[in-house]
Amino acid sequence: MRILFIHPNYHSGGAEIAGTWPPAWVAYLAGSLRAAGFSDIHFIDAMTENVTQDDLRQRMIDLAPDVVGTTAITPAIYVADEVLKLAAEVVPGALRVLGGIHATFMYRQVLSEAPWVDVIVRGEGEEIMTALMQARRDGRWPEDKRKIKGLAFMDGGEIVATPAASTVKNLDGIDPDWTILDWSKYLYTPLGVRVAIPNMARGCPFTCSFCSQWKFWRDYRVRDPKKVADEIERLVNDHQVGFFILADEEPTINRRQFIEFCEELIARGLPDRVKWGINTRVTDIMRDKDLLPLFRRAGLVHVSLGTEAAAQLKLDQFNKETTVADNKLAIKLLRDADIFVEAQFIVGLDNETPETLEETFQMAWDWQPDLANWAMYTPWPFTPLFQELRDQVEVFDFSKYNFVTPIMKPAAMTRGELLNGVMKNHRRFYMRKALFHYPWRGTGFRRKYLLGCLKAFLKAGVGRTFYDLGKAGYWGPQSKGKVDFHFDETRTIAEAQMQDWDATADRAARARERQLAVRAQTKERAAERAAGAFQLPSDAGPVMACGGGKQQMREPAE
Ligand code: B12
Ligand code: SF4
Repeated sequence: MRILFIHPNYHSGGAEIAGTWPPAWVAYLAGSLRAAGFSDIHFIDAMTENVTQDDLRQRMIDLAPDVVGTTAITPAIYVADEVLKLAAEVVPGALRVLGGIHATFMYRQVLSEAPWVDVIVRGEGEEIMTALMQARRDGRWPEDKRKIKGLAFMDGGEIVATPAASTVKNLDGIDPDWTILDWSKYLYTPLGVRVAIPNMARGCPFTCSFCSQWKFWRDYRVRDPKKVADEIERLVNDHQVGFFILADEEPTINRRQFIEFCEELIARGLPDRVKWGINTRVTDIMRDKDLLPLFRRAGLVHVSLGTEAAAQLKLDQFNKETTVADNKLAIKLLRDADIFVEAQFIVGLDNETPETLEETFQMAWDWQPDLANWAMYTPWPFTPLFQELRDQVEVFDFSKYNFVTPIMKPAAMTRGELLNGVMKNHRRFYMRKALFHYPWRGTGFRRKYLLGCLKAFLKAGVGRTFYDLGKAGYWGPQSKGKVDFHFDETRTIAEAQMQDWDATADRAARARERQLAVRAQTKERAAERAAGAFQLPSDAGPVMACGGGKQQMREPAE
């Protein structure tokens, strides 16, 4: 049975400007499928190769797959839908599978809009996809489709979701197949070396209101650090990878395992051959301040911090559990340890003004991270903050949900002004850094790396791919009144999706009502007891506190 995976050709000039990036999902799925005996697996990276629909058509015809699988983060959903639409046309016998975060939560929307999608895999793909492929191979598909957990599909005009599958409990059982990628294509611009995105930990124990990741991975799990080091060693030896970022949301929360990972890399002499970066939290950096030199020795050179907001009010709204002072300190600690630090700000909520944008710039300049990034708040429709702001969301063209397009319009600014403010912050920050810091501060690796980052920015600036400026027609402050984000206004939330949200909101409201009623009743009873209205039956023994034990409640006064 031939399986063809395709990474859809979606671009939005944000994070991708730093290089050409390998899609990790395909290696993780291919590894699990191979272990289950599937050997005829192919991959087309339409994003990196910039493959047109016509080329894709021909390649699908040539490969004649039995299964076509693609992925979608929210902004890539329409391009992914198109990939499967093309498959329906040119290889109609192939089973069309969609996975990834967007369809996991928005399967009702996706199946309403793209009925040619045969089946959606919800959540982590390794085990669910294997079960699905086994059913297809053994001739149990579609008969068994309701028996496989973690799927969604249309059945007789009805959208069906089978019960959620468990997360992958034994992460060490996963052995990604990195040979599926053509490594010559994946380069990290700042260092000019091959780049990989392995995954050490899944999940995040925090619940930031704007983020969807903790909901996707659910429980926090870490792989055996030795096995991850084995994988890095293979990536370096077999594929000449010189830089990697951990795909993890929160790799450092389990300190013991992160230390073990660093020690393992050092023991194998890998830091001389491969450098790496992570995303993590400010609070972890403060907790681990004495360990930062060890992390640096292990090759960790780049940390991206979710500092998110300059104002404490916003940090609280985001449920970030950090303070502005923490952010500043964490940046200093990282710089002192000679680790490049990137501060991430989220801007563009309803209460954004030119003054608050300016504040974030002043804050960034005061904190002095090596890199700073102002991302547009993007209301992922499956996050708590979206449900809170739902009435204010006007744009449902998901292709623009990409951190670089202002989806929300602040009350006091136009979208063009917001984009202009964000560009002004980037311009000022990087101009000053380019003129006064990067070329003069530090020597050797530090200088090379920062100038490499600058090169990536300049390349994207000149090509006008940075922040999709070319597409929006932004040419500087004078054009802020004329920019056009080309939102597709015909895009709306599908009826089935809306009904589901309303039902969930109803359930949540009813649960809240019940909770309040129980609380009120408990209070009432306590008041009655305190007033002596509560009488024990004459034959009752001593009142036992919940669970018994020695610390008993006092009996109410007669
Ligand atoms: C590495 C990365 C990148 C790389 C992309 C590398 C690549 N080619 O894939 C770069 C730097 C280029 C990048 C860019 C962007 N990214 Co990015 N990125 C990540 C990051 C950190 C890791 C992704 C990863 O590899 N995860 C590990 C793999 C194993 O997980 P996975 O992809 O989810 O796959 C699993 C399941 O989803 C499922 N699955 C996935 N696909 C499929 C397909 C099938 C058929 C099946 C069965 C299952 C399945 O099975 C997999 C294994 O369990 C994530 C955050 C995160 N930790 O996930 C953000 C993240 C995915 N990025 C995000 C965004 C928004 C972007 C940008 C739009 C931002 C920007 N403008 O720059 C661009 C879009 C680029 C593009 N064209 O796609 C968001 C998406 C949010 C959302 N709700 O959609 C995330 C979640 C970050 C966040 N904090 O919100 N990104
Ligand atoms: S923003 Fe980061 S810390 Fe917050 S929930 Fe998402 S992954 Fe976790």
